[in-house]
Amino acid sequence: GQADLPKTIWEKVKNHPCYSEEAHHHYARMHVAVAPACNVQCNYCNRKYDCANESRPGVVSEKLTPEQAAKEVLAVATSIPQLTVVGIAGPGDPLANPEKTFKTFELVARAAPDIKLCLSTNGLALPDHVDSIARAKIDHVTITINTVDPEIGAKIYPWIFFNHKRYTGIEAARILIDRQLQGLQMLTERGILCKVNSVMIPEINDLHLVEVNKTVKARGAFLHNIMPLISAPEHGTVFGLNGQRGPTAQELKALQDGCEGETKVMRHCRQCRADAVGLLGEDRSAEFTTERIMAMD
Ligand code: CLF
Ligand code: SF4
Repeated sequence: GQADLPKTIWEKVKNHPCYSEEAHHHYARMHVAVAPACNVQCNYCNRKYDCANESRPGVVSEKLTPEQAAKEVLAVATSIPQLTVVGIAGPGDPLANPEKTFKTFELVARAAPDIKLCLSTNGLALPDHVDSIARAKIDHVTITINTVDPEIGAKIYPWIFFNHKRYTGIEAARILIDRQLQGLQMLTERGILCKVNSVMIPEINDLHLVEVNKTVKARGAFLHNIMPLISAPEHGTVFGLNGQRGPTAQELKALQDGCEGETKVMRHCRQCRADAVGLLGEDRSAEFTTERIMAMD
């Protein structure tokens, strides 16, 4: 069980609702949606909505400034004493909006020093920000890695924007995968706990995710969260329009079982929105709208 973990790691996971299955019954997280831009296009994402790497499609979060976000964290911490983690997971990619993301973490750390900071990214910009992540004392980073094979990657990512240039096809996928794995290794070498998210896409990367699991274990990932594709034609994602289906519950479980034994597999993810508030599976974001927070002075 998790109680057998080394003490330094146990201290980091014991009250993080995503990193510890047990903790998710008792501790709450909140997301602040401060990061609108993205540097990658995933075929399962419609950019009008939240980043589909951590959330279900078709959800639009209310965007905040870093100052509004810090204020909202304080308001939520006051009314939800179980709040232990503040995460930035969208609505785009947090590291494609580095000023806003790091400013927010700085303000939150100053206002509520006991709260853990958590970041979720597609990983493209990650190697450039590892030092800032360590300096900001962000202990938990999620990287969405859907494949380690550029040919499969070309079916998932039509393009990336990197070094002021747009790349497409296998070249784009190769750059993205290299940056993700490099970033993962740099973080784990610094003792930052990393979770890898993978979106399971039937007939595209489903069988290959066992290899992803082994690869990320070799680079020190603590946890692997395999999430089902939620294909939504009504939201206009490329996969949805192509009639790409999501996995069945049985297919998902079979894959998770097949990966267990390498890197530990997360099974309690609720595919949160970019402004989720509360225990996992519960969403109290409507209680904490910007108008209400701003009216609190
Ligand atoms: Fe948020 Fe993600 Fe941090 Fe958790 S969510 S940034 S690691 S604090 Fe958690 Fe939500 Fe699943 Fe994400 S249940 S979608 S895994
Ligand atoms: Fe959408 Fe997130 Fe992919 Fe960017 S990284 S395209 S926001 S799913």
